[in-house]
Amino acid sequence: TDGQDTASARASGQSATESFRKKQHAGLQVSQERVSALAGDALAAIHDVIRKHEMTYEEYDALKAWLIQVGEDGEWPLFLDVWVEHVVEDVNTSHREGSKGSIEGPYYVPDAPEQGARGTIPMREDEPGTPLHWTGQVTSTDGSPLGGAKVELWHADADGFYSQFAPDIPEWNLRGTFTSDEEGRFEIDTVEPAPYQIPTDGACGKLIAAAGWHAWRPAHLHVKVSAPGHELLTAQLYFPGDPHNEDDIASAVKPELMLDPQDTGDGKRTMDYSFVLDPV
Ligand code: MBD
Ligand code: FE
Repeated sequence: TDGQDTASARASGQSATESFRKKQHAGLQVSQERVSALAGDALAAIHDVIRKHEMTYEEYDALKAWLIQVGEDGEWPLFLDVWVEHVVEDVNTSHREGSKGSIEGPYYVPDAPEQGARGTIPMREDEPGTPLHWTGQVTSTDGSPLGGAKVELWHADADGFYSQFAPDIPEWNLRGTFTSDEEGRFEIDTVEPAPYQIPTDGACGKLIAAAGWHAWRPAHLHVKVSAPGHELLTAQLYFPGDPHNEDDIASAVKPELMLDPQDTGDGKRTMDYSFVLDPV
C-alpha cells in the first residue's frame, strides 16, 4: 500500500485532532499556580536552549513557520504523543507496583465493540497478517483475580494503518473491548500488526527529515485495562526482534512490555500476557 496516498499527514492529523477534541471533557481546569509553574519553567528551558546554541533569526523564523504548520496539519496530538507523552507517562505511573504501562498515543477511540471474555477482534474477512492467539489474566497486586475487567485492544493493520485514522478501513477494524471472566481470564484472536511509520508528509515528517532522524515505531499492540477500584493501565506490547524496539521514535518501549509469541506450526502464533492492576 502506498502510505502517502492512503493516509496523508493532513488527513490522519486532522482525524487525531478531532478525536482528541471529542475525548476532552469540557471544563478541564489547571490552577493558576500550576500554569505559572509549568509554563514559566518551559519557557525558561527554551530560553536556555536558545542561549546555549546561539539560535539565529533564520532558525527562529524556521521554528515559527514549522510551529504554524504543525497546527495546520492537525499534528499537535502526533507531535506531543511521539516526543513528550513518554515523560508524562513516566512521572504519573512510577509509583505503581503492578504492570508497567506506556503511552496512549494519538489513535485510541473509546467504546470499541464488546467481544466478551473470549473472541476475535473485529477484522476484515481477508485481514492480512499472521494470526495471533492471546491468553491472559487480569489480577490485582494482591494476586486476586479481577473478573469483569475491561481489556480494550487497538492496533494497526499489517500495512501499519489504524481504522478511523486512515481511509477505506471498516470503522472498528482491529479495535475491540474484551471483558475478563470470573477468574479474570480472557482470550483474544487478532493478527500481528506491522511496524508503524509516522506520516512523513506533514510537519512532524519535516522535522524528522530536517534533523536526519527516522520515523519508525516498532510493531505494537495498544491496550487499556481497567477494573473498578483500580488504576487504569494504558500500555503497549511489543514483538521480539523488531528492528525498532531499540530506537522507537516515541521512546515507549520497556523490557516488561515485550511479548513472547510462539509458532504453533500452522502459520499462527500464540502467546500469554497478563496484567496486574494497582488498587486506587
Ligand atoms: C502510533 O501508532 C503511536 O502508537 C504513537 C505513540 C505515536 C504515533 C503513532
Ligand atoms: Fe500506535
